[in-house]
Amino acid sequence: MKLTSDKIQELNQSKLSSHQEELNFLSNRLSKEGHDVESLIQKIKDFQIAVPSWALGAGGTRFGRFGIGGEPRTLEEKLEDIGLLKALTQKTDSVSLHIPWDIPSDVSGVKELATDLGIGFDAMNSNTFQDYGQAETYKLGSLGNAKKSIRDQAVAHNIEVIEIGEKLGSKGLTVWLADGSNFPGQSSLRNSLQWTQESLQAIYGKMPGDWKMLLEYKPYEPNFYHTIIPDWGTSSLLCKSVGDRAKVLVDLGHHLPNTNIEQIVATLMYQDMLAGFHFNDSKYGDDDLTTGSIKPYQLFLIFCELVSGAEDGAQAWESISWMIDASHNTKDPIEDLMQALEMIGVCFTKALLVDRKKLSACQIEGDVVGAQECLQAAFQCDVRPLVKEARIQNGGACDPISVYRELEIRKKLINTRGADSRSTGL
Ligand SMILES: [Mn+2]
Repeated sequence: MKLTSDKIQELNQSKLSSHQEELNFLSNRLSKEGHDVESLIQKIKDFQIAVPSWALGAGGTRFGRFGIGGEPRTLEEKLEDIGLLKALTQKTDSVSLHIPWDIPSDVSGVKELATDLGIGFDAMNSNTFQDYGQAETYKLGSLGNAKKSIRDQAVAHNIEVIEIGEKLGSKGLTVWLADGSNFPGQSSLRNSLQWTQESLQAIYGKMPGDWKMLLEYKPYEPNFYHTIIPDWGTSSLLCKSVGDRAKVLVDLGHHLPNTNIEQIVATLMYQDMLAGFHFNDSKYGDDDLTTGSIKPYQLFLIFCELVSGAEDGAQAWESISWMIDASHNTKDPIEDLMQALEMIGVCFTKALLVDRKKLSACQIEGDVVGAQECLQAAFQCDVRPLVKEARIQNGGACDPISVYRELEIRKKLINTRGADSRSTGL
């Protein structure tokens, strides 16, 4: 199904006057503090986040999976769902595809549909963490496997992903490796790293000149003794050995508890080595929870580093890719993605409000209390009217979730696709 802009505007009407009151109140306050409100709104409007094709169906755990009904059955239906998200939130304008889950059977048809919905193709994702009928098994690893024939197969798969992405107009390849070992002695720690490096070099060599490689890291899971790329340092080291267009991808859930992720972001930007972001949230590990649902202050601090790193010229904002990477076990995925997009917009906006001049002066003076006051002044400000205004100006809904519910969109999707329809993915 497709949502027209007219329908959204019609549903916005009854909510506009109270929104305007709240916006005026906040705008007056921010203007008095020296902020350029129009420029803030423009920055929020411009900030768009990609949605991965695997986030639109119900995810599962190793214990089970509970369908939500009306899940997209095909790549085309996944694009339609992202079209709905875009129409409602105006905060996402691209999809990140996964191969082999999303191999397009009709490339020009898929491109046409995406263009019609205003959706572009973000980085492509390869998959060497599970078997799907290929000749050799990835049970004991892929790009870093001790067997050359398996490494070759994994390299060939990544090259195939690049070829599919080229046809669609993507400009990046995301590589996440499940490679590692579960037991001491199972694999050679040094050799597996070297094989991974050689495999990545072979893949990079086949990437078009205007593509980038986004190399993800993860400290554990599915392997629990060692993972070949456990942290940003190892990812960075491999990227440097591969080429200039290979950079580190930070997935918020891929850190041990209490890791200072904002420091990692600052360090990577310092070296112009940040490829992009995978947004989610977690309490314990890679929990795939809704972005900002557990640690909104951490998300704000991360955005403070991103905003200051870009404003100071450490790394260009435009060179960084943004994507939500979450899986949905309990919530309707479309509603969950709307909540995530809202929180990303809110924390980004709060980071834009930080008085960086004052903060810098506090840092030089050693005024620790003053520095914290600077951050809290921005973090405690309720910026939702600004985020809402940016959405309305872009043609989105005043309140996306209430429109989604009012129009009974999930019910309509179930009527069309069935209660048992199942989306490809995790
Ligand atoms: Mn990820």
